[in-house]
Amino acid sequence: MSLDFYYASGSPYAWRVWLALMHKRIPFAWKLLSFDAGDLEKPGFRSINPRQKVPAIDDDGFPLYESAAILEYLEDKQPEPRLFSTDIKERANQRRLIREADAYFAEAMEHLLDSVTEKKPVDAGPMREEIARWESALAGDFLAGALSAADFTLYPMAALVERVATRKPSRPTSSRHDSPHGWREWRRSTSCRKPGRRTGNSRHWSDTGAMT
Ligand SMILES: N[C@@H](CCC(=O)N[C@@H](CS)C(=O)NCC(=O)O)C(=O)O
Repeated sequence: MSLDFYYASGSPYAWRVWLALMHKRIPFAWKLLSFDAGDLEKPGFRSINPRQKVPAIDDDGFPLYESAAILEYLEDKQPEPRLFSTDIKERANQRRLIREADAYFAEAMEHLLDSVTEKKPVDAGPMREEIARWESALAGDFLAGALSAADFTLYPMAALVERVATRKPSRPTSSRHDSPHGWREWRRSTSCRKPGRRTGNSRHWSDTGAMT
């Protein structure tokens, strides 16, 4: 019985799956793909994910792609430790946050990354607005209840934006440093609970949130 985890360095969606696998302590085999080498277009991987994107898993012959769906599968496969709350309202909020992150935060992030990659002028406005929205919704240490799939969804995206921001002059970062449960505090809380820190297994993603 083995679970293969297909990923490429720098993918926040793959990072989400990695965090979930480590949280649940599910043994897996790393399958590193290279965008530059065209690994995602090769027939072997296309049979795992016809959309040719990472992440994907192959759980003992069962291939699955789309990071959000993978996290739900992992939760069903091995319920403890939990990725989603047992309380239905809290779980509904966690699912809502995941959809919001995938729809809105990701859109602003990808727009920002495209501008940087294509060396176009960066309009940091949508990203700033999105960060402000998440900041104002933060009321505790984590996004909704205990550390959950919602934190594992937003954290890699936020870390990627922060990384771009520290390299670029027009920084779409948080303006709120004073709140006890502000954006930076949440980043720190989630980062401290990142399994890579505990296990030292920080392959391709460093503990500081920077990706190699
Ligand atoms: N909705 C997908 C997004 C996956 C995705 O966009 N992956 C990117 C890397 S961050 C990718 O593989 N891109 C390859 C390509 O588009 O050619 C998920 O959540 O798994």
